[in-house]
Formats: sequence, C-alpha cells, structure tokens
Amino acid sequence: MLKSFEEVIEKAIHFGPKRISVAIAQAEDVMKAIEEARKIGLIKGILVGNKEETIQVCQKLNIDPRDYEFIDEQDKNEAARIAVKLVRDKKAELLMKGMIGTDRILRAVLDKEIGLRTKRLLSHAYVLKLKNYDKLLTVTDGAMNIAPSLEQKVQIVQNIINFCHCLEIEKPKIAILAAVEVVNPDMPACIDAACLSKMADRGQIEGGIVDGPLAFDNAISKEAALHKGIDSPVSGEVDAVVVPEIESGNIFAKGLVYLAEAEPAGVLLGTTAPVILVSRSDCPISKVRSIALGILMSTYWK
Ligand code: COD
Repeated sequence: MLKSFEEVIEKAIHFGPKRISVAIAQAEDVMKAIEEARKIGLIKGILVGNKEETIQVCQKLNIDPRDYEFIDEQDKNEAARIAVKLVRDKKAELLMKGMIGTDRILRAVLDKEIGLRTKRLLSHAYVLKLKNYDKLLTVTDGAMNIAPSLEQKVQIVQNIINFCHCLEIEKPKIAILAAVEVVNPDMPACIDAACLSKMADRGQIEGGIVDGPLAFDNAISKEAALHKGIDSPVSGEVDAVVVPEIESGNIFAKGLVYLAEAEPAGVLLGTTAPVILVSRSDCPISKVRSIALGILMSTYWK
C-alpha cells in the first residue's frame, strides 16, 4: 500500500516519462508544476494555449521552452478541446487541467466526438495526506457529479475502489458518509449509504469493503465508533470516503486543506486516460502529486 505522496511519486517515476497535454499552461503555478514533474522524469509536456504568454511565463521562471512542445490556441474552449483530442489520438498519455475552469475542461472531456468517455460514469478523486492520519485519505466526489443518484453512486464507489487498487491497496476500506450512522428514512444520504453497503455485501460492488451510513467521526475513528456501539469493518482505517453530493465533498476536502494543512491531489476516474484535475488555487506540488497519481493510473487502472 502506498501511504504517502512521496511513495506515490517514487513509484510513478519508474513508469515515466509520460507525454502529458496541458490545457492552458500560461500560468506560473502550472508551469512550475510541469517543470518540476519534467525534471524528476515524470512527464514530457505538450503545452496548449497562448504560446507567447506561456513562453513569457517560462522565461520568468527560468524554464527552457525548448524542453516543451507548444500548440498555439488563444481560445480557452478550443484549447481545452485540442488538449483532450491529443490524448484521444494517443499523441499524449495524460491530460492536465491548467488555468481553465473545471466545467470547461469537463465538457471537453465529455464530448462525444473528441472526448475521453468510456461506458463508465466519470467521477473525481480528491486525495489528501493529513498530518494525523497515517495513510492517504481520498474524498469522492467533490468535483464532478453534482447530485448523484443511487445508481451513479454505485459507479462512484466502484471507481474509487479501482482507484485505491492503483495505490496498491488490496481490499480498500470505503466509508459512505452521512450525518448519522443509523438509517434515518428522512435522510436520503442514509438510505443510499445503506443500499451501497448492502450492494457491496452482495457482490454488486466489488473489490473493497464498503460500510455506511457512517458519520465522519465514526468513519475516521475506531474509538468514536466503539463509543457509540458501532462495530464497523472500516472504522478508523478508511482509505476513501464517499460523500452525498458535490457541495459536501468540495467543502470537506477544501476545509481540510485550508484549516488542517492537508496536502491535496486530484484526478478524474473512469476516463480512457488519466485526467489531472486540481483546483486552480492548489499549489504546484499538489499538481506534481496529481500527475504521479495519473501515471500510476495509466499503469494499473482496470
Ligand atoms: N460521467 C459520464 N458521462 C457524463 C457525466 C459523468 N459524470 N456527466 C455528464 N455526462 C454525460 C451525459 O450523460 C451527457 O451525455 C453529456 O455528458 C452531457 O451531460 P450534461 O448535460 O449533464 O452535462 P453538462 O455539460 O451540463 O454538465 C457536465 C458537467 C461535468 C460540466 C457538470 O456536471 C458540472 O458542471 N459539474 C461540476 C463541475 C464543477 O464545477 N466542479 C467544481 C469543483 S472544483
């Protein structure tokens, strides 16, 4: 099991360098990340966007533009489509969101003609390293699916189990979060959580141990769970938490980053090739970590 981003990066370096297409690279934090990833042998970059501005950023950061391939496109939507198509046409192995809104890049990824769709639901993994938790904790889905149905949650859970396998977690422990741990019929998140848990018991979701509904305290702390008389196979050892909808996941993950100094990374799951999807405000190193996760996915994802 890979328990830290250092281990993830170390492992990913063995499979690099991979070709990555970057949608809108003309931003300092994007180029800092790309250059760092290139230097440590993770990637070779194809930079799509405003070439002149990207070269200016490179010069400011003492980056040699000759180390990169450029595709000049001023329009952001068109640049996103070109970056996606490069992956679709196998001219790049990974896609990275640069200085562009999440919804714009997602629309290009979802495009029926040039996109990276598969038969699966696409979902997002927000991977966090916390100071007081001894392994990586992944939150899903706080960035793509706005209000998933039960059917979509089944796929979100299956995606996150498959993602955990890429981190060499043999039987990942997945907590389905709600506000309480009993099934309250007035709380739809509880009902979905109970269904998902039972579906995993019956083999309708495979490859992990799934339990819910669990309030976050009982998911993350065995002690808290036992205190409430809950004997859960995932309590205190969760690899991933599944949140009810996008707002709770997004607020929760960003709350941990800004208030608890969690180190973040983010990738999209269920695409034909890995998509690095981090917040524009995330620091360059979080983008390098995300690229490393993407490389592991391009090697291990099933
Ligand atoms: N997986 C697979 N296919 C999908 C998915 C998905 N998760 N979502 C939509 N599709 C398919 C649909 O079946 C349809 O064929 C096509 O894509 C368009 O679907 P719509 O009309 O629902 O898609 P859009 O373009 O209106 O919205 C898709 C977005 C991903 C843009 C939308 O869901 C969205 O804005 N999500 C939140 C993104 C965001 O702002 N995140 C911020 C966090 S940083």
